[in-house]
Amino acid sequence: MAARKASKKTRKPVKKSPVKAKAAKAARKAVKAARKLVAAPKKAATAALKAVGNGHGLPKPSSKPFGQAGKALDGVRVLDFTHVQSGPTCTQLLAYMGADVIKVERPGVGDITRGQLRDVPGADSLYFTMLNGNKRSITIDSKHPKGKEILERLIRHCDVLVENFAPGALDRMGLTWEYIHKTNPRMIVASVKGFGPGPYEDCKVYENIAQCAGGSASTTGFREGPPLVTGSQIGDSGTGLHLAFGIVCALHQRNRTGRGQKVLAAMQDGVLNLCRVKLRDQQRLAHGPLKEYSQYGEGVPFGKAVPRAGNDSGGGQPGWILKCKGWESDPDAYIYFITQAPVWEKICDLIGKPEWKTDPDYATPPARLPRLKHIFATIEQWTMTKTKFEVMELCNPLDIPVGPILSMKEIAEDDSLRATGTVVEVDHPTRGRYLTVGNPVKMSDSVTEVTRSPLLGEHTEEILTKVLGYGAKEAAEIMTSGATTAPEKPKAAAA
Ligand code: CAO
Repeated sequence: MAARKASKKTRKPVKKSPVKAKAAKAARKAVKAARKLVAAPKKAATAALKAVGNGHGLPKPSSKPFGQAGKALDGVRVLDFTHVQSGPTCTQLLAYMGADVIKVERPGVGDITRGQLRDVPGADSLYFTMLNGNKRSITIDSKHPKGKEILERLIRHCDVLVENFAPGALDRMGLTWEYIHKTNPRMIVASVKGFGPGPYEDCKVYENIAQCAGGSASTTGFREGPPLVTGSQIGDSGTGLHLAFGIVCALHQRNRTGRGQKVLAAMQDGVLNLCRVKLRDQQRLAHGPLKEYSQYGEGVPFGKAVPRAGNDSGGGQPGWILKCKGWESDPDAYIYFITQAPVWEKICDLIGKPEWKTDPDYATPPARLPRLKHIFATIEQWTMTKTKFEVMELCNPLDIPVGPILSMKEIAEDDSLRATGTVVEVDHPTRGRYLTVGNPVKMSDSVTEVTRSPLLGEHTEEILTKVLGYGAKEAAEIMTSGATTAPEKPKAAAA
């Protein structure tokens, strides 16, 4: 609440006040004077710089303890028109950073994910709750005349509009860039689309389509098998992350220009950005085989495009997934093992192959490349005698890079992830306690507190009166106008 009050104070000054202009002039003068003092005694120069912050127009450093000076995006208000996964991940990150995110949902229905993959009858699904924490929900029928008026007010009162509708849907609501920019020139309009401008720009896109079109699927899986999609939602959550970055940059640029801009993150582009190393390899192919791919060691010729590399390590340090004790019954009893060159001798000693340290067929990285299959099979004979955690315990002190294949069950129960706030348990009025992923980015002066996702329309009245300035009577009229509620079903249909 305090943050919201503060946001009002700092919101969009149309004209610079004379007091502010005077202060800015004084600050410029003081910076100039401070710069002159560079040659003067250090103490005097430091004091002068302290008086004007750091000399770059920033305020003086806060004297409040770290973590108690508000949040990074305090004062930023977001009109969140997102649904499903890609857009909501973006706005949830902004909310974690302190933005006031107002999720606009269709009356009676809401974000379609509220009802998808439901595990608790009648309650919002985990699909929805895990992507919409820290937000407020208002229901508005964007096609109702009063709904349009409320949206216009929201556009005037917000800094950013985020949407991931199918191409053209926002325009069909009458919310074109031209209209929004005219209504609030400071507004940033941020969109996720499947594709950028080009032959596919009008296509609807879901996660796996983006993984396929962005180059991930053709390079994932085993050479002998079909292309594979990954469990990581690089098309949806990955693009949401890209969009959040674009929004924060646009907010920063707005500090100088005073105007908003359009921000587009296409899912195909986001996926390609995340698998740029494969585009690197595509170009390397023109100059010879990719020697770190195990197919090289197996003598299988390369084709024209980057092949699927199974579990080969992406970089120049060969790695593979190896069985550990219990693999016969536990599908996750595996470890990723990297034969990093600087620790090769330690690996040889650990697995009982000290002779490989001096054997010319094994002693150097180039000599090992054609023998990787045999090397990993030998290391696996050793890892199979240990659990994945025992392998970790033995390798880590020797600086051998290894990582256990952790199941989602193990991650959900991991105390250290809970201690850092990466896995968080939240309470919910209709579904009870659930686990969610907290802010994966930790900041020393903007500490995230994860709160539950809102119920559909939970904050409609609050937003109408406290954010948009409607009086209590007018708000009550709006609530019965049909702009914020679902149309009543005809009796026969309802029965
Ligand atoms: N009031 C009234 N109407 C509303 C509304 C509201 N509050 N909110 C949404 N609508 C309407 C839209 O106006 C649109 O109507 P029209 O098509 O008649 O103009 C309609 O709801 C549905 O929008 P949509 O086409 O975006 O939804 P969809 O379920 O058919 O498609 C998706 C979903 C994800 C394929 C599509 O939105 C898309 O391609 N988005 C961009 C890419 C993306 O983000 N994909 C990630 C999806 S997560 O895997």
